[in-house]
Amino acid sequence: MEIQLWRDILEPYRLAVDELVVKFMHIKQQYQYSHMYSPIESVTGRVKRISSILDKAQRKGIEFDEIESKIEDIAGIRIICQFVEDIDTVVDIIRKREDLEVKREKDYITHSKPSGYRSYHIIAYYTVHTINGPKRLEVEIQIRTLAMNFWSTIEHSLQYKYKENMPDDLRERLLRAADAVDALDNEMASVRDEIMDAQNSNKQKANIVSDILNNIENLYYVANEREVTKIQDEFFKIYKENDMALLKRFNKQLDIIAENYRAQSLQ
Ligand code: 0O2
Repeated sequence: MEIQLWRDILEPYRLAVDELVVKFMHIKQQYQYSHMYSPIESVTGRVKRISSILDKAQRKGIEFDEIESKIEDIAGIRIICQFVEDIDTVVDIIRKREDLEVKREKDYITHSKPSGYRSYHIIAYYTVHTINGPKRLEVEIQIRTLAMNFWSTIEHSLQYKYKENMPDDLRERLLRAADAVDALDNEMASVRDEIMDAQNSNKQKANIVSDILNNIENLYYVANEREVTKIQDEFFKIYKENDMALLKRFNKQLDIIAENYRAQSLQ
């Protein structure tokens, strides 16, 4: 067997993880810039630790020189969604990407694991470009809800603590907790539209308030101070009323005032 140069072996996987985290974060940002709800809540990535790679190889009877071809999750990306429905959207996005070629999919949501684990996994090929040229490698993308992630993070640390010897009653309690997570996700799915409406209107309000404050600040430099103070007082009064329609109308009027000042300063 050749000597395993772990740093050399793992470096391209680190590059793949870094690139993919950036790419998925940009998808989230694109939704946000377009004032659309993002199916992606957060993205993390990791390169499997050498000790975990060796443990897995031993557990699965994989020879050292077969590690790269037989361990599919050396590079791991985790995408967290708010709702179960968002997982399908993210899976579709991944299937359509030209920089990822899906090797296989594992649906542990329709068929949860005996432990109670639920998540959607995609193993995909991804090419990185290193100083030694291109390298096509495998990445595992785990897609799950916030609730599923909470459960699996806790369960993973308990698995780590007990290895193969988790007490039966703890295993039982984790299974019950997994059922509760499932029920929570279903309950959240049934109020998804309402939650999304609330989130959208919060975002819309934040954007309008920031527009208004920007305009007030700009006017401060060009308009009469008394007039700007009056506008600011009026804004605080409307803000307290918590009425979106009023806030929108005020924003429009302020846009016109600000526009007039810009026009005047050109004369
Ligand atoms: P770690 O420490 O997260 O890296 P297979 O497809 O069954 O031949 P594999 O690779 O074990 O082989 O696939 P599987 O079962 O889809 O597991 C891949 C990863 O999913 C695991 O990696 C875990 O991260 C996660 N996972 C799978 N089952 C469970 C579970 O019961 N509980 C938790 N918390 N996570 C799970 P590793 O290498 O096992 O672990």
